Amino acid sequence: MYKVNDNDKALFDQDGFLVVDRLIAADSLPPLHRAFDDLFHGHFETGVRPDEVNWQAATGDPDLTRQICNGWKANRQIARVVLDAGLAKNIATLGGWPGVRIMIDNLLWKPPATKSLGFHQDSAYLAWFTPSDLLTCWIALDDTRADGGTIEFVRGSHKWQPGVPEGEFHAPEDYRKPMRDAAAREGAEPEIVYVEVKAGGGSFHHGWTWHGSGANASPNPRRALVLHAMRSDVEYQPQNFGQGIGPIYSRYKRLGDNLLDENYFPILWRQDGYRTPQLDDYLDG
Ligand SMILES: O=C(O)CCC(=O)C(=O)O
Repeated sequence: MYKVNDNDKALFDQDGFLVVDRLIAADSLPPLHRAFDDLFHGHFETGVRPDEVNWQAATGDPDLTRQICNGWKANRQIARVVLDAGLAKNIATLGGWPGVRIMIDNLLWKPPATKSLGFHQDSAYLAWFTPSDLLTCWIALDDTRADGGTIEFVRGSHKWQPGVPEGEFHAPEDYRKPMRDAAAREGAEPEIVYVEVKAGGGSFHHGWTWHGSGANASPNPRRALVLHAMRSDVEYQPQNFGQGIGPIYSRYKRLGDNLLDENYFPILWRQDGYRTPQLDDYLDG
């Protein structure tokens, strides 16, 4: 499978993202599509409910992008992709990190005619842990096109001033506005790059890179499986638990220290060969 090389790393450092033609094998796509069907219909294989269930078939708004976070805890097919050691090693190489934990996964399903996702910088929501570096791998589960509402990045925007959380994520009136405002503050002309790949391809992006996606004006669904990864050596920052997505993920804090518990934020790959020992048994089911 895909392995980061020096050229890729240089491009990532320069642009704040990297587009890759193939990240997962074609034969893993049908089981992942079935996993999406299961999860969005409330069928949780392990019996564990994902941390964020923002859309379900029985109740979800048909105009909105369907979203679930931490599907890996509910479904092993999802877990096998987002907890993969090889993928994590690629992330550590791109980030120059000593190792990688999963922060959260994100399942996004944008059927035809559903609405946009607002531009944002992921790291603006992450003051609840430190260092709050983030690196994301976005995997397309359908062929993607600009008019199909694929993810879009602003080249070099990870070097802009860090922003603060603003605007809606789901279906904002003008999905690029927060980014345009940031560009104006920066005195920059934003160069937008669409990730147009075959199913199984995707991208990596830096935590401060501006990104979002438009409405799906194509006749095809746009599903993506996303791994948001943190460094292996992060700690909780309790004074910031009220910010960003801290109120959801601070619930896993241990009483006696600020270490992140590997049961909830497992270490996927570390330079010294360590990987959370229970992971592979979990994946075998
Ligand atoms: O899939 C999208 O359109 C946006 C995803 C996103 O915000 C992310 O991967 O950080």
